[in-house]
Amino acid sequence: PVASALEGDLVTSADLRDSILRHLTYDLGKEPEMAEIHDWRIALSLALRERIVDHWFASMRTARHSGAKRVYYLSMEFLIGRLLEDSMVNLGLEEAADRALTDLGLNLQDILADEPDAALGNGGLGRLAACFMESLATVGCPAFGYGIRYEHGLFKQRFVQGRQVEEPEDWLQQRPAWEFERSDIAFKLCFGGEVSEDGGKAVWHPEEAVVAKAYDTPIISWQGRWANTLRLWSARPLHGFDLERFNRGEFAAAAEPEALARTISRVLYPDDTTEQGKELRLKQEFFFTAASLRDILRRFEAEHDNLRLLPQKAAIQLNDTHPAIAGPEMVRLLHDERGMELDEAIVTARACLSYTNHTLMPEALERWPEHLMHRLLPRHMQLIERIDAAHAVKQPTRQVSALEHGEVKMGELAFMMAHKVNGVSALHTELMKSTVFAELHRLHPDRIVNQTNGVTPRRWVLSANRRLSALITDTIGEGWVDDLEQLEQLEPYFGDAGFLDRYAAAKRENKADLSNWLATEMDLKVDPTALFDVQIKRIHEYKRQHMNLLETIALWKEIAANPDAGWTPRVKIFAGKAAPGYVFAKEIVHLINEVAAVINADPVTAPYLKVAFLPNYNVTLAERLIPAADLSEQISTAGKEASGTGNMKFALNGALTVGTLDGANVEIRERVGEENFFLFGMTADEVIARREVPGHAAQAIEADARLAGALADIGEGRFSPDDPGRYHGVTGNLSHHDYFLVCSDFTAYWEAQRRIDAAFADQNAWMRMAAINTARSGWFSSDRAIRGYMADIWNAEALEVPGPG
Ligand code: 26V
Repeated sequence: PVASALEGDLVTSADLRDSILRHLTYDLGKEPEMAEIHDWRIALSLALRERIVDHWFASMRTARHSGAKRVYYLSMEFLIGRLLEDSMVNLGLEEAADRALTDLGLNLQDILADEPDAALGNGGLGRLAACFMESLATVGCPAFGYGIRYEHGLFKQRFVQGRQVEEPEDWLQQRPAWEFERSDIAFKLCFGGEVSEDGGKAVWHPEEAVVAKAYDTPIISWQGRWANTLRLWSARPLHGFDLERFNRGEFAAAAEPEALARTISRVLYPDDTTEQGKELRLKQEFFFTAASLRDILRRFEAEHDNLRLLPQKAAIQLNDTHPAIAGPEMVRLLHDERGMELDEAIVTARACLSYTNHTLMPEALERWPEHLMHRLLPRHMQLIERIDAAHAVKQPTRQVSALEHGEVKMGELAFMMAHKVNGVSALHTELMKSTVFAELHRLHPDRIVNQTNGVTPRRWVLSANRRLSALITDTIGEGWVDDLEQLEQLEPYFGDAGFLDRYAAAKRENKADLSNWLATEMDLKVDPTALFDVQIKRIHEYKRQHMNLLETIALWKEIAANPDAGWTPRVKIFAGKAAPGYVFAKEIVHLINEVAAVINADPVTAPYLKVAFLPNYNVTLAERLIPAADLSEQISTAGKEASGTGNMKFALNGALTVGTLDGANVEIRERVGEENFFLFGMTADEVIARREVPGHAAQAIEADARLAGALADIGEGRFSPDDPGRYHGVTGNLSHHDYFLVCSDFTAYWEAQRRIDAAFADQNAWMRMAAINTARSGWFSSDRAIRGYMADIWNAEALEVPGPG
């Protein structure tokens, strides 16, 4: 059997080599001698995509014939990263690809490294959508993801003299390898104009129209058992090029309609901090939501003739409020366009729709000016008023409305039009009930449910951390990859000679790889045995990178004052982008870079402390950093981080968490055990109380000389001698206002870090704690999360592609 399996592999790799050459020659039109790395990469991708297609068709066919409910995941963002390794691993073709490329004189790793990241998202929300797409396929849930095919994804970040500079991202520069362009799947979408009445019927006379054109990317499951579709919409003009104007010599004007229409899908909004009510953003939201609903209804109507069945056949998940216009648009499609009674249309739409909330931060909650909504979507504005009024009837006293101060509150609208509303961690869901949605929750006590986030183990453990994966599979077999709670079976092996040694060796080698990478890419020398302390996420005040930095400065001063006190060597690693318009976040970026430069140049502290701020954080960089981390920084002000998903990736990869009782940290700590988690800081309730204490920041600074010293150094310009006052905005905010309670939590944070120093000094005990984190974090798989949505929200069943014979 061994010989024949090997023979099979050889056939596979020879087949694959032939199909790579075929795609290179006949699709890319390149001779092998002339081909560059990206040509080979695209040829390999096409060769793999080809092998996905049959699974994909079989899945679609199975879904059609079964009559099963389909799930539609509407998301403004899909932060996918690279797809080549994922597809290859899920198809089980890694060895074959490796051998095929070696035959061709190429190196698989070089080719993987050539793929640009698809960065069609900002952060947590978009990455969750990408993990969910992979898990929907892996659990066999028939599903479509719907979003926007942005021409430019999230900006690229560079540092120029320590400051963040944004550059446009251009992932479509090279031929996209995974998508299928669907010229036949296109919908006309309208904006503006007015509404007239015709015999009691509303008639919308729009003044503007664009076309949404579909691009499909197949998403293959683990082991190729199922495949779903990610369908992204691209905006095109209804009438393309104006030949008459061109012939009159007005060349630029002739191309104008085209450029204008395409603007809608041109660029991802890079600010996930504050809602600015920009017209183009509202157009983007309506554009992809309306196109998706039309596609959903078209598919339904091809298979069924009774609209009342719709809720049994379609579950539509709104990823945050960005697609919340789906409520009124669905009512419009059912009532205005198909003649269903208004009340029934509302009930039917609600039975299909559900809404996930991802933040309680007031400034990030979407609100649209009524006049803007009225100008762009006049019929929808009327329907929003009707929906709001219909909801008001249910209230004894009119307390909740989606309309307030001349604005439409999209959270309220989404809530009213959803049969289920979910939070993304246990704590966050409870806070939804007690704060932002308290009144709506009282009126609809069964509507809010929790679905704690998860991450896909295929990308975040199997592919990202080969050494750990090999150890796990050697120990308990391969079943963990799609049944992650099997990781619990590792724990009995902790006593065996060798297991923890191998676990430690994997971590050591991952750290050595990262150290080499830091040396070549960043010109930074670090001790590969030091504690790798990692905070990687968007730069936000509530995530408190500046608290980490203050602790770094205080630590540096203390080491400098007493270098021989037996310090645990540390490498502080930061990475993350600031929203281009978020001034405070950009100052933090600048400050981290300036502090890093000063500390890294200090020969006295060099053996014990280095600081690295890696530019252009993205999915691929996360895959490199997480497996090499010892410590995961999850230090948000309690009550502010809805869930976090990075926290889960770190725990699975054997980093210990230093964290507050916020978001999913709470559940991670419950599962890994409090003795394997470094907890510090105020609880969400204590945070609320602390804000009421007059002068809380000044008090905290007064009480902690280390904090006072670090703030004074920043304020006096120790890190910005060319402009000593540069950070007065930062220090002033922290000393007087400090809404996120950096000062009040600082002392507890410092103490936790010193407990961590001591714990790390005992490597055996540390590695045991790290391994416990891996063994007990299996619940945080996005497979579990998806099954939770299927059972509690979608009422959807998993399917299987019929096997051969
Ligand atoms: C808001 C806005 C406002 C308008 C402009 C564009 C934009 C884009 C995104 C957002 C919402 C960001 C919310 C978000 O990413 N929340 C994160 O969701 C993660 C997945 O549930 C969760 O783990 C993080 O804790 C949460 O911050």
